[in-house]
Amino acid sequence: MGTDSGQIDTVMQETRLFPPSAEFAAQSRIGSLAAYQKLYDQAKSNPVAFWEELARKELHWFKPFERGLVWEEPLAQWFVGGQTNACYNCVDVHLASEKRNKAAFIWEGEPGDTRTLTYQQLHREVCKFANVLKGLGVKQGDRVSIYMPMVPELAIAMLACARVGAIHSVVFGGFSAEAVADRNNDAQAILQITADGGYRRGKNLPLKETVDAALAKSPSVKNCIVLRRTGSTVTMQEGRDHWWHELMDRASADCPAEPVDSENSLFILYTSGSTGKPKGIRHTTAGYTLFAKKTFEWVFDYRDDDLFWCTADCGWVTGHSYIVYGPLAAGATVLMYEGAPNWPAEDRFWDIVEKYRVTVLYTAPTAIRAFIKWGDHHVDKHDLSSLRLLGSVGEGINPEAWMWYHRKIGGGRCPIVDTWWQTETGGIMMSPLPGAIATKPGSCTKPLPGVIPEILDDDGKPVPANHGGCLVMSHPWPGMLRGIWGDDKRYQEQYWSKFPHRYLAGDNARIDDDGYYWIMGRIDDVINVSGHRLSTIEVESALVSHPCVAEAAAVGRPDELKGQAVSVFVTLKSGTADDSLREELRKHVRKEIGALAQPDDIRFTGALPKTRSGKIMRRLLRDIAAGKESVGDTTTLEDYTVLAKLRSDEE
Ligand code: 7RM
Repeated sequence: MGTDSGQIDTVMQETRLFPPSAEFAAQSRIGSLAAYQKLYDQAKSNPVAFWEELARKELHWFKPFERGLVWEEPLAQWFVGGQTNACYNCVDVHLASEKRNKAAFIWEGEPGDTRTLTYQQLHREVCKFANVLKGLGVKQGDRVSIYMPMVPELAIAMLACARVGAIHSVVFGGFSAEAVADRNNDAQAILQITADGGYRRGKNLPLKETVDAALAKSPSVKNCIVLRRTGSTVTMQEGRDHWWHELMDRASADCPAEPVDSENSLFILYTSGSTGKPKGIRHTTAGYTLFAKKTFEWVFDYRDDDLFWCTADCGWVTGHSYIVYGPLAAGATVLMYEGAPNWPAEDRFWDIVEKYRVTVLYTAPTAIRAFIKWGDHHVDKHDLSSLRLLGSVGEGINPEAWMWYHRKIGGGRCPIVDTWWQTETGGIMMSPLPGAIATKPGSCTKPLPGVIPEILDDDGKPVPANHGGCLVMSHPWPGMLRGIWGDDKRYQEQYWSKFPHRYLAGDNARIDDDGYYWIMGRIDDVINVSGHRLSTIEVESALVSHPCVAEAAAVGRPDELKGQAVSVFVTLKSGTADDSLREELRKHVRKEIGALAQPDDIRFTGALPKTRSGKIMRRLLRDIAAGKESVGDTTTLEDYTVLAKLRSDEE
């Protein structure tokens, strides 16, 4: 306890336990705790041998690798000496089997248009587009910037880059021209791929217009390919801009995948740092592809007849690993949806689940909380009986939101996999294996085989059970980042300097008496009240368990007496935003988790500031609570008006 140890106090009491049904366990890949434990122990005793064996079996090699791991801290190289290709492993490998005619993508546009691409059809499109890239002079190692709506061509563009050995950098369609230009310049991208527009809540996102402004400030970009999606009028710059369909019309469908070294860069994905300078996380070919494939199969207990729907955008790592590389490497059928969950109405997701008979749904707590707020009647209109498994990613899921997801969406029959991971980890690190591990609402349960976490205090000592500390990884894993693009120093400092020989995830966590992991939030977000260090998620979960509360964000604000006071921002699903509700919420938190965590200030708000992947930006709220202007990066904010609104509430 206390400030100097770096430990975090836990106040949460969550004891509900949900074992997998006998029926689910009997049909799953890893169907018992003993089977998980055996695999986990085997991997832990020799992680490199474990991953080597999987790599040989699970990937196609043009040239076999010689060494599993070369570890020159902090740079890992996996499967050294081997040559493979991520696109080949996602597409070509299926052409020789009955999967050739299986749907790789079933896509629905926001206006309701649909398309299906079999693995064979996907192969043809990817080959043609790879030839288009070559025709514009794109070579192995070149950076290609992708700024597109969620259409199949986005995945085709990513895979075509991988096919020729080029490095893609996908930027959220919706980021500003400034953000696109910053990323283009940092990566020194030579090609931009975009569309005339995209659909979002019935409106046209003017992607090409944004790109035009971005390219005016991205001198390294020589060419721009424009997909026709909305048919809206755009200006095409002679010599620089090319229509996707015109280039494709002329392209040959013959384009063998380029064998590349295991450690050839596959992609860069930018995450926001708090300093404002975008941070390009670099991933490479063999290790990432293997990790995405195996974690997909394990966590989603993949079956050939599944229809897997990950609702993420490809501009987030979740879209890279669980819309494109993981499921395709496994030969799965992926549902891809272009638009918003509340268009034309708040039941759009449930309409899609019913229409296509989705079996596995992977979404984010921010969406789940929105569904709760919108009301059960949207769900009740639809038959969701096809679902067999549910997943969550992006933030901690508040136990009450977990229970709703379980009951209302899962009909009480679907296990929930709460998956903890990061852009940096490449794939899921901790999650229940749904046929093996009993779940607890709010816990990501246990590490996957080959993943070796620890929780340390500030002195680098493992903390005892039920004490929070810093989550670290004690051994390299194939999906780990290979650094920050162009900034080795920042990579070393940020991830490898706090504890010797340990990867610092930047999150706080605790392990309970059953060995279950509970993520407690970002280290930077800890609230320090009179020497007691509180987890944001625990305070927020206590608030969300009140029937009137839809969402909550807790931050610390400076306080003369206590060091910090607990300041919370709350959105309501019912009730009146007044002092009597404030008092009631205070009492509620006190009853749930104790007087220490009781909020000092409660602000009611219509919306919280979030990133495009739905994470609450507590950093910005901290400034507002302290009455300061925000200084940090706001380029990843989803909706600028939310911040302006919160500020004006202050005045
Ligand atoms: C996949 C992704 C990473 C950060 C991570 C956490 C938070 C993600 C969970 C979670 C609690 C989870 N990549 N986070 N998943 N916290 N439970 N299941 O989100 O790079 O965008 O973010 O997100 O703080 O460090 S990310």
